[in-house]
Amino acid sequence: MVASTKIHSLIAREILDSRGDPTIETMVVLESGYRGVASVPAGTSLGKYESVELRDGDEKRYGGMGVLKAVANVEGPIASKIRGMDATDQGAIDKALIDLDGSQDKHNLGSNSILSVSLAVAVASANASRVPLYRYINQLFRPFVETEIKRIPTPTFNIINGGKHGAGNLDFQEFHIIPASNKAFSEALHIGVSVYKSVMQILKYRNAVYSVGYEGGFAPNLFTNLDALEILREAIKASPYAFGVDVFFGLDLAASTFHQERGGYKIKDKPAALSSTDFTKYLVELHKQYRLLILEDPLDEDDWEHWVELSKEIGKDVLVVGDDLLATNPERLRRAIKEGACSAILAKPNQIGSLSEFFGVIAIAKQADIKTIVSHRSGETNDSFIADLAVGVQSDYVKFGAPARGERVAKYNRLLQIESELAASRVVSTTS
Ligand code: 2PG
Ligand code: MG
Repeated sequence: MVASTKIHSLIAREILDSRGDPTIETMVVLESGYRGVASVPAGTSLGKYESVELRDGDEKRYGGMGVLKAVANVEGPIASKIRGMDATDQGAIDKALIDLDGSQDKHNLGSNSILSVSLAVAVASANASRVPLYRYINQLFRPFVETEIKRIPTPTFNIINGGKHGAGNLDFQEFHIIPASNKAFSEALHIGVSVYKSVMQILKYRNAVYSVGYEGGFAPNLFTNLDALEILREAIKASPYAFGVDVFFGLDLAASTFHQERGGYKIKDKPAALSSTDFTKYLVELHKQYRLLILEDPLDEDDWEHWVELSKEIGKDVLVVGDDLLATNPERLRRAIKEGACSAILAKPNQIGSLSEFFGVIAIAKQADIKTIVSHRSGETNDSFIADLAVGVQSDYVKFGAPARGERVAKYNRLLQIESELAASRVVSTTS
């Protein structure tokens, strides 16, 4: 007899994320007894165009960050709506959740409530069908774009944390190193760790602070933005890997965070704020100097004109990545494709708020040959769903933070498991 995949009940709770802020965890129980648990992450440098997470706003509890209302929404109206529905019908469930909320940005029920249910439904259904989660996700994604699981996406490691994630002295939010895409994932992870450790040694040697920021990268106290890049360069030199062959640089400027309301970009490397045009020129020079592979959110989320300008200038050899610009939103992505504003999307499930909508966005990107990077948030839990998600949709890259701290390595360790499963299934399929 086939086990029933009908939804029996939903249990939600308030848990903590890696920053010590509350977030929501939901368990979906099927009539057969199979269950799935998922929790949602949260961002610190939130984009203006993201869907809205519901916070209690009660200053006396967790500074207003509690999610008890979101929990009540899951166990109340959402449970009433989807109880009895078939968990294998992800599309119908996500549509029911979106309709129940009824707003464009999910502010009624909260994107956190909706996403936790959407993801937990997929996990429960994968468990019931006894298929590894990444394969189940791949089955769900295939009607959007026919995609075969071939590889583990290339990781991009956040080694130095600045902006809102760091010690408050660096304007740029993330300084990355990216192993060459032809490396096996386990080798890429080893490269990431080697450079990470080498950066730690350099910081110690310089008597700099080597404590870490939100995403596990170092948050040093001494430097201008370019000093941080110099440290990375030195660390790669001290490693057995060659810059430009084995390892590349990437940056997430999160430029909306230092773009000033009256216009202009103010960074500590320059005495005065730079106009959009001058800042674009500065970025072109920065690329010449450091040969970036990835440049994320180089400009403000509303500065479309200069995104287009910058992409024209350097878009052929740098992945100009839209995060806050696109907010994993299909309309904004379509506009970016039409205008040529960027060449890659940073895709975060909680920016859009349901699994099916996430698939839709990835599909638009793939069809337009826009590179895809599946990303974590600065506030994470140990949930490794996004590792399976990235493999299932075969994104080009994953951005899961430094190769350190539990909530970051949970994702990398899951990718290691998947890598060995894929290798084992290849051996089986070639010998049988
Ligand atoms: C980003 C993300 C993740 P946050 O800007 O890319 O690194 O940060 O989750 O704080 O928005
Ligand atoms: Mg970003």
